[in-house]
Amino acid sequence: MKRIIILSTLALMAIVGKAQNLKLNELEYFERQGVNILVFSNSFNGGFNDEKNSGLEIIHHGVRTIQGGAVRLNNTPEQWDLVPTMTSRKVDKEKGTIEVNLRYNDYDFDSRLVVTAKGKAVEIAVWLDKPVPEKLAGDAGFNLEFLPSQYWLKTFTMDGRLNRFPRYATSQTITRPNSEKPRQFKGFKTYDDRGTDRFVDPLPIEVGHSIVMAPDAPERMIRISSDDAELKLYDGRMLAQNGWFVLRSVLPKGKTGKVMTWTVEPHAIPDWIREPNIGFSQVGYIPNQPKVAVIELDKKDQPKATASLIRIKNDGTSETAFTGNIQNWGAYFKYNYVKFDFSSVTQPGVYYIQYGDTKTNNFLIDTHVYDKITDATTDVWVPIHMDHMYVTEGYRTWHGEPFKEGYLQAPESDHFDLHRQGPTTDTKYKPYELIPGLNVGGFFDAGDFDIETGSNINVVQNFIRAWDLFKPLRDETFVSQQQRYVDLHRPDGVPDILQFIEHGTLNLVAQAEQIGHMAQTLSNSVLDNYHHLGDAASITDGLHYDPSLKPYEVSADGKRSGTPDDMWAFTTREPALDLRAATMFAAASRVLRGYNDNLAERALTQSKRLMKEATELINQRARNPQNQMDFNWLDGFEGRDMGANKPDKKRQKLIERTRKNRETLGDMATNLQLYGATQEKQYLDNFEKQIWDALELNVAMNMQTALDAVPYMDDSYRQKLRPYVEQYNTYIRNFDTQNPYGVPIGLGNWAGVNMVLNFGIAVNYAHLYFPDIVKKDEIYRVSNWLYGCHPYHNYSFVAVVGATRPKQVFYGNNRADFSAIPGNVAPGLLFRKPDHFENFDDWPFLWGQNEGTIAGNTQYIIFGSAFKNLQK
Ligand SMILES: [Ca+2]
Ligand SMILES: [Ca+2]
Ligand SMILES: [Ca+2]
Repeated sequence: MKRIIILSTLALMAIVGKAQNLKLNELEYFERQGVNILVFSNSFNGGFNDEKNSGLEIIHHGVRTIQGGAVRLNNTPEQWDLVPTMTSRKVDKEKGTIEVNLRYNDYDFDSRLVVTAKGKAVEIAVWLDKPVPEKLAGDAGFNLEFLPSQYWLKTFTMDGRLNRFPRYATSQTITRPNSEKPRQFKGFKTYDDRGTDRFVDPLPIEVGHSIVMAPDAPERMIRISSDDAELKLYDGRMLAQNGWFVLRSVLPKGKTGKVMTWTVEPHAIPDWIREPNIGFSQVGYIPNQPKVAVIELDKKDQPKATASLIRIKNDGTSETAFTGNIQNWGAYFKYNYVKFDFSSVTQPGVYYIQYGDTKTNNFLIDTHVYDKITDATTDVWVPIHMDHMYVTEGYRTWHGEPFKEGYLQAPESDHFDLHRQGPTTDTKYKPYELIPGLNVGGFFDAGDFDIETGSNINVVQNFIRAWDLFKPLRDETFVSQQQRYVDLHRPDGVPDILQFIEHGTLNLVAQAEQIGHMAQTLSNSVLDNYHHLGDAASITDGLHYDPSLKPYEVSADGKRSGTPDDMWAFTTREPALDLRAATMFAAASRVLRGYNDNLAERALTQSKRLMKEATELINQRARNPQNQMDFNWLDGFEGRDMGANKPDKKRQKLIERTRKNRETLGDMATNLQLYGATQEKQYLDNFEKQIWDALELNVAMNMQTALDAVPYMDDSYRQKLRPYVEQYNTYIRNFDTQNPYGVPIGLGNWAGVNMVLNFGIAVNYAHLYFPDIVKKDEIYRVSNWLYGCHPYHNYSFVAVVGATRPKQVFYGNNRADFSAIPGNVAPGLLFRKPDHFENFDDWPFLWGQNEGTIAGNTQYIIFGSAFKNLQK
């Protein structure tokens, strides 16, 4: 009898489960197993406009395949097209409704989205209090965007007509007069109309009232219909390679009230449970290190009791090497986490993990697994990012020599890459005048091709640090400054790191000499070549811009053109940047001495001059209360990390003293670097006067600087530092209670790899100098995370580094080829509010998760070198 009751309860639960409707949950999104519908949990922000991360979003069986649901002004919006501001968001749990007000300030245009759960579907309604403005009639519509890589090659039907999503964009377009184009961000233009005064507008692939997408793929299947509006399906890749499939309905003219209604029903696979994600180090493990896999589980998943490690033998057969109990960690955001510790397995070999029916790919346990972790970055990624050079590898040319025409003085302007040129140039040059000598050396910023001066200073410093600490003599790159030629995998007798330091210094010294101080950036003058994908040498035409010629006209001597594509130097003076450059120049001059004496001398000259001028400027500005130095970093002390206590009187005093000391003595880290470069005692004194207060205020934030000083200090410094290192060790270990992966995890709009690398470097050095306090085992936290032990998937974040499964795609300048530049380090797990981590590996275009930067990747070289060093 009892058994029957249990069975019938189960049967009833199964029926209820199958009939499960969408519900508005505690985190304010609509949910049923397999389907999450988020309504402006993430809103558009002004920085880079459409980041493909906002509006109405659908996470479908664990993958965020749909986003961008909003009233938009274009058929297929691009990154710099206007985005609406969300002016209010109301959640009504009783009615199961989320309502958001959207506004386009540029057009004084307001609309309201009302999203209501109706069984397994949501109804999306657009409401207007005033009709669509005349200027936007026919253009404003409701859009929803679908991730191409998850929909291409799958079928769809529109009003019953059969079709298939195309792998590549080959639909049709028309052109329309520019006057009809809705304004783009700050009036920039994403396109070069070649003098036609017309823009390209895609035509729809299909039009109708009812679409079923991906009926052939249950995890992607979705049904959308509208009685009162026509659905039009577009391919956003016609305008921009990072475009998505767009379904939209144009809002009717002259109407108010509820003007449009869609019914959207994402299919849910009955009783779907997400496949476990077994996180482990794809690079492998050395025999005596801790080896703990973190397994990410659906909340509905029942953890298994055990997991096994299987050894693949040399004859091709397998055997179970170890079976161990699963330990529960608990819930972290939307999933549950368990761990599998197989540290006891130390025998070198090829292994995989078996957990229930899930098998991982294989990995090695061996003493040599970490030996090559930085090679792809130093031998391939870094030289490919050398600006003003022709870069080749075997049969392949990565890029020709870019920007042969040099750089013009930027006029007063706002900039799309978040820079500004103020009302004065702060130089002897007139706006648009050629500043000679800047097209030499330097490194491309990231997926874009500008020289960010601050990042390039970091790059040179990172290389100097790697050189000072490890003296890497590796020579795999041929560099000829005279030929402006770089060849990968061709030794030339000079350590590559020295050549990279030289290359970075060449551009930065040229800036100081030609401009008189450091530029903020050397960057594109027009947006239509900023989003360039392909050979950097073809961004500009290589000819000097001559405004007396017509656009696209070339002078008779073939040296000038009327195309305004020349890059600009943004020269507004920032003495803090000059000071950073001065510090770096001092160190560069020390390292380059004996290799390139002339450059060493020039760097030293600029170092001394900039140091003097910048210090005077900073003091002048500090005396002017309207020009206070930026002390925002102090605000970070309150309520964060170790210093989570509210500032009491004592703490308040400490903050005040820190502020004053920084004003009079200068930044402590800069002082320390200056001491390293010059050996002048005053700098070390300035450092010591500040470090203890800084540690008192925030151990976590200042430990690295404190550790950097150890080689210069005596034993009493080390003794005084001990209690802080003990506190730091508590901070390190505390991450085990904060998340299952034991590392600091960022929740910002750019995923947190830099924070993780910084943490890794600091833990390395804390162990190196205080091995009795910080144990060697702690340093594997960061390598595990980087190489595959993290949420979402278990691929290595370093391009081509990892046993059998590195990540496939990254946001580099070859992203349109769904490729990667070897050695790139992805920012990693991007957090989407309120509970979703994500790292696409079939879609490279989200920079916040997939873009490597020159400063970050050279920071990885330090982490990797330090980490390798510790294994010896
Ligand atoms: Ca940039
Ligand atoms: Ca070399
Ligand atoms: Ca040009």
